[in-house]
Amino acid sequence: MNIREIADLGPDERDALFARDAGIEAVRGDVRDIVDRVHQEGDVAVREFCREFDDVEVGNLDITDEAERAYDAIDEEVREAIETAAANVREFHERQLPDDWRENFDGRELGRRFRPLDRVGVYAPGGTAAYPSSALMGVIPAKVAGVDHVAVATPPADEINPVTLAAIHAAGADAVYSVGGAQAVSALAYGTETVKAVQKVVGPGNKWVTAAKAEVRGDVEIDFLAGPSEILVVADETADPAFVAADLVAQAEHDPNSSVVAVTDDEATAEAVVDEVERQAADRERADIVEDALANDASGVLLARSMSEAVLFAEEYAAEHLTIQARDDEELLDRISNAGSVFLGPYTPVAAGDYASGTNHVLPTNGGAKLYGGLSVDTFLRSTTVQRLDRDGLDDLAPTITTLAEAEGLEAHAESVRRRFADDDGDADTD
Ligand code: HSO
Ligand code: ZN
Repeated sequence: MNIREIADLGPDERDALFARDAGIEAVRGDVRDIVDRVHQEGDVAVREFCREFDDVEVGNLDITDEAERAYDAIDEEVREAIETAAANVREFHERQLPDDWRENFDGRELGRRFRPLDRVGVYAPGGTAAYPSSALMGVIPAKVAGVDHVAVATPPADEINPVTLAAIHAAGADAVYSVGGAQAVSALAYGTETVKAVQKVVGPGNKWVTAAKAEVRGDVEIDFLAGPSEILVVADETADPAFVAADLVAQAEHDPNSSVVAVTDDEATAEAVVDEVERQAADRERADIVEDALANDASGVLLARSMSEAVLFAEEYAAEHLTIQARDDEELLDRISNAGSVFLGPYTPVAAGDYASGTNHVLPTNGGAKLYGGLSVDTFLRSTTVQRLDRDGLDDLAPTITTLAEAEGLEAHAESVRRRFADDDGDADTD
């Protein structure tokens, strides 16, 4: 990792630092074929793709019972960790549930009510990238929102990761299917003989899964297209370089394409972070992946001329995870709108949010935080507005409605208001 000054970054270097897309373009064509075949042929195509891509001859595609058995059989310490994490995630998401409301605005009673989607699908990655924690993050908010049917798809294997299965069960999934990749997304979106079609597909996955989500978007809802993990640490001279480095190395172990960036106004801190990253990276089990992610053009340590410049950079970068390790962290946070999830202070590693503090770890990458937030209860709700006007309320509003309706040339709209007062003014046609 090298140290670069923000002020000296050339346009190409800047672009490389900001280029964090999900890398789906190269597979779009192949994915379209897979999605179409599953759409048209259902289970037959699903089984064929499981054979082709996962090298597995799947028996039952529906493995809901297997998930329950995995939960019962799992090591007790792991089961307890799953339950503790699940309880915290549930508690945080329950706090997000909006209340229905009605209010009277001078004779206009207006309100909003929230109802869950009926059926959603959650993708839980498998293989070496199996993340039981992601199953919790997808299923729990949906169940808290009140979704009746939450289905999970996870790739088949000779032995599916039992911790993933146990987490899917603990989270409260209603159906679990043994199918991965683009074929899973298509099966969830369009349904097959075995898989019930859902209204929305959520959850992280590799580029095949992500490209398939892009493909089915429009026919069903999706959450968003998430790319490899990323972290930006904003640090001043009070930050502990070993903590900063540990958080960078942690997210770097996800994927060779992960982006890990630190920005500080203090040269000594920048140098100490680089030293620490190098020292810590070499000791990690997944050192190869970490080294690749650190060598990535989208990773690095940046020197800002002031904390204001550091914060401006953070705002433009719109990181999936933003960590602030600085004296005035709350004041710096006040100046940030663009971030998926923010971690404040020395005892708040990103890993806390990845697993167990309760916040969701399915978050916008690649600057998506400028436009939307991560998974939440809202992801699984839709809203309806409700109104009741009393006679006076409509009377007060009548000139506004009729004037605008006539301006739009929609005379029948105006008439639908006048008709209510036909007996009063005698003008309206009362035939
Ligand atoms: N940091 C990842 C989530 C994760 N970390 C899962 C560990 N397991 C993306 O937010
Ligand atoms: Zn992580």
